[in-house]
Amino acid sequence: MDKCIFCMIANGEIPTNKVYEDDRVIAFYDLEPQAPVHVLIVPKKHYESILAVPAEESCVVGHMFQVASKLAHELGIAEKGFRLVINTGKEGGQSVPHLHLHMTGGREHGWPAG
Ligand code: DGP
Repeated sequence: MDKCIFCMIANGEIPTNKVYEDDRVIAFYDLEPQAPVHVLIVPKKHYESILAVPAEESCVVGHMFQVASKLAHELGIAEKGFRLVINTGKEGGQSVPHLHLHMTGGREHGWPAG
């Protein structure tokens, strides 16, 4: 998709602070971190949100969570705990219309989320 910021990051048009990449996903530090560790796990294929992922492609979502788990260990937040969030749509607080999984850690998280 043209002009999608996360597509541009995924295909290398825009440099980013990458922590992981494979053929299906890229993970990089959030530009506006909400916690000491704040990583975005992003599918390379453009899906506007979780709602746009067809059932036959849903394994990519599981892969995003698997990558988050691996990174939680590598980034040192697995033991104390962390949060995984997929904001979806306007009321869900989604600002970038390309599916992404937030992983935040390194501080206490309240509940309910804001
Ligand atoms: P959301 O509000 O759930 O759509 O989250 C989008 C996040 O993406 C937000 O926390 C800020 C981050 N973000 C937006 N543009 C960029 C960018 O160009 N680079 C990086 N690293 N993060 C970005």
